[in-house]
Amino acid sequence: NSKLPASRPLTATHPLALAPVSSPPATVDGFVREFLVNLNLERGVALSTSTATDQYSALATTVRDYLVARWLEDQRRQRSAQGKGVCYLSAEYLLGRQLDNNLLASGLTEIAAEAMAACGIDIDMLREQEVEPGLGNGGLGRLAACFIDSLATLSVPSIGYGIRYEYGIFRQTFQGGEQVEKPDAWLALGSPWEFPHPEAAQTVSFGGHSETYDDEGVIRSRWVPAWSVRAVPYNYMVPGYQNGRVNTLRLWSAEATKAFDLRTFNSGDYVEAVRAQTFAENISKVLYPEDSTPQGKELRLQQQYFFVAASIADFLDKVLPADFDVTDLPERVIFQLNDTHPVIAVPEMMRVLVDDRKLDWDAAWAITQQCFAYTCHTLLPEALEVWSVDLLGRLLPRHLEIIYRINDEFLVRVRERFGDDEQRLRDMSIVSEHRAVRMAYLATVAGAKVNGVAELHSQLLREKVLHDFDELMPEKFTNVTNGVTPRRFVRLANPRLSELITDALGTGWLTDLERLRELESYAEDADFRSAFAEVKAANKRRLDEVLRARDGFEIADDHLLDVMVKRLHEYKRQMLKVLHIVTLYERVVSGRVAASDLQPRTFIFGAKAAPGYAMAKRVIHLINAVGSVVNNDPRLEGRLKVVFPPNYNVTLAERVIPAADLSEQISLAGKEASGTGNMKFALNGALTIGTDDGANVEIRELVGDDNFFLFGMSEPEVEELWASGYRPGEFAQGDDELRRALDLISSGTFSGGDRSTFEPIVSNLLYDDRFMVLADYTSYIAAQERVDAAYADRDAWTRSAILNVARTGYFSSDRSIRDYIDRIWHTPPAL
Ligand code: NBG
Repeated sequence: NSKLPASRPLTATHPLALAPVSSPPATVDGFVREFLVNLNLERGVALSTSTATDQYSALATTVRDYLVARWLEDQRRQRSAQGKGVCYLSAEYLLGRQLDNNLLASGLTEIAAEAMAACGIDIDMLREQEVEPGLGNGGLGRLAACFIDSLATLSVPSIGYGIRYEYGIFRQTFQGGEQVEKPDAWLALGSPWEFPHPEAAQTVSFGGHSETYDDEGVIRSRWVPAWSVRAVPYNYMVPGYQNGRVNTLRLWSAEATKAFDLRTFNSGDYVEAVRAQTFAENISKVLYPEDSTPQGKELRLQQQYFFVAASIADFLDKVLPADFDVTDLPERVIFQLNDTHPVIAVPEMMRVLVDDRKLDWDAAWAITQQCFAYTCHTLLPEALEVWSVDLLGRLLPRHLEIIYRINDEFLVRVRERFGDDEQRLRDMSIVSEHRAVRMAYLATVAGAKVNGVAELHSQLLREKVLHDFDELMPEKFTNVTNGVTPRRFVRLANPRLSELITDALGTGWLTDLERLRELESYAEDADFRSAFAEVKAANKRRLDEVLRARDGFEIADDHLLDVMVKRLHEYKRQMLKVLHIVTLYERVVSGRVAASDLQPRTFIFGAKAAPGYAMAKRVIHLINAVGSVVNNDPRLEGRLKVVFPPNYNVTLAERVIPAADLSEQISLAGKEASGTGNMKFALNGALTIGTDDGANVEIRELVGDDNFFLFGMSEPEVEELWASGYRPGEFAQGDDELRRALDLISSGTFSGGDRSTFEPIVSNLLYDDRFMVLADYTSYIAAQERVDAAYADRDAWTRSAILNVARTGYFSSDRSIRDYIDRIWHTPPAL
């Protein structure tokens, strides 16, 4: 009986309070009604006077309305089940647009389209209104977004915790071919997807000092902080794919505390009070645009501590029941640390358990060690985060003490095991000789498990980056190969391919991606191949439309589409791609090759460079410069085109990837931890040209050598060449075409005759070349010739493309999450 009681107030146990709103009827009529109500009541406008922004917002709110009842039900279910859940701690979530994903998850796509049509609105136009939340840099943040999608789809009770940056990853523009960054004001028109909860704010403190005191005969430590900020949670729904589940993503926003304001206001200094507020709000103001390189800045550490302290407090105080006994914590939660950014959570947990909850140290440490697990996402030693003792001592003095004690006890263990091996003790110490706290070491010591993100990466972690730790505690190390969500990157990004697959296999493959295997036999079916080729062609035409409207670029139908999209980083070797293009250009302009003998190709680049990374920015400039020469030289007869749309993001990825023929995954072996773009391309039927690096290794094993263009040195070969004293100049001397390509760049051909513009790039390659571009050039060019030859037999190419799709179902993030459950989390199957 859910009738409102006449005389008694609605108590928490009344059916209406327990099972709240029900969804509006899932019909076109019901949807229209809800949409109009939202337009009127939420936006305060009539349909006739509404703008596109009003309509988009009302549409989003309507979709939200359908999901809310399930969301509340899920929260109730999780509260009452009291099972073990996952808290995913990540400083980045590169979400991409939400509307289509939430329509798909809730099964409302068709109903919404019809409802909008009934209102005389083009839903595609509304889709374009959404500004994507770019709260991440690249692969690491996008992985977190794929993982929360899979967690919800697999019904794993989980909360994603992170930061609600007011400004996400910068908007990239080009001026004269050079990158110019603009702020990403993604919240300027508000976000209809978020639910702010100021009443559930947490206080997060900083600074001050640590002291001991006598607590009824027990000497305890406590932190006396100097200042604090309010962390306000914003909740986002994370719907599972058509399973009625909705998880929560909780992002924290920083605000000034009342106390802070009051004190300054009372002193009569209005300006100072406002300054204090700005100071507090700065903490969640902007995403650091660094990718695979740490920042080492005080504000960055403030961000990290801000969100993990708020998250731990939220979980302990709000998610768990009030009478919860913290000694049972390992039965209720595992905090997964997405890289080192949230690792300060470890000493924070110890502080809460020891200082606040008054557990003894050993008991607290035993709990902490079971409640955390760490994922490492890099192999570059310079990318491992460290914080100076000075900074930590100033910002988080009690945490520094705790880290020292963890380290002391750890070094005792090391000594027990290896004896007085001073070198080893220095190497393994969490606090280095240079008074820097190595966050990866802290995470490894504290975590129940440590995982890399692809087989090769996990192996190299154990052999190199964390070798000593592997010797001491080999049982901690495991691998979970990355994955991507097929809902966004196949179903939404490539509706035509999805339809073709469903026609062949029926439904169900989207949540059981290994079923793509069944496509193998279709690769031998000529009709299927031509339908598949038609899908690719249609995706190219769609990309052509998008790029024309967006940036004025055109994509010709008969061109091989050769794509390299990822952050600009020297180790990823965009320069190798540039040298390939320059080589093809040089062959034609020197008259050695007739333009008519070239396989027509369009090279697409998408890449942001960290604003402070000078070499990366120079490479962006060079790509644009080469593009403007190549695209306008009549001698090439339009057979080579370079297309570099600015501001590559998730939305553009969803258009580019399904159109690609060739996927460039050309990092130096041993440097790319995994890569996830590589998986998205293969799943969309692009063939990979790649090195034996990261997850490329597993992709190649699965698709087979005949359907993958392998080139370059293997990781052991890289090591060997490096150890023998790598001299890049010798490789330039040994290959005429390489020398000519480098000469063309340094002679000013792409810089209006100015030799100085790109000279630093060329001399860096000739005299340093840390990522061995020159050593792999010859092999890369040869592999590209194999690509051309293979593409000449279009039908055979299509067959390979189909086999790529059929054999890469393994790379669903659903499989990754199952691996996390089996190997690390051990969470029970959800209700
Ligand atoms: C990146 C790696 C990629 C990997 C993603 C996701 C960082 C620190 N690491 O190779 O460079 O695919 O993480 O695991 O951004």
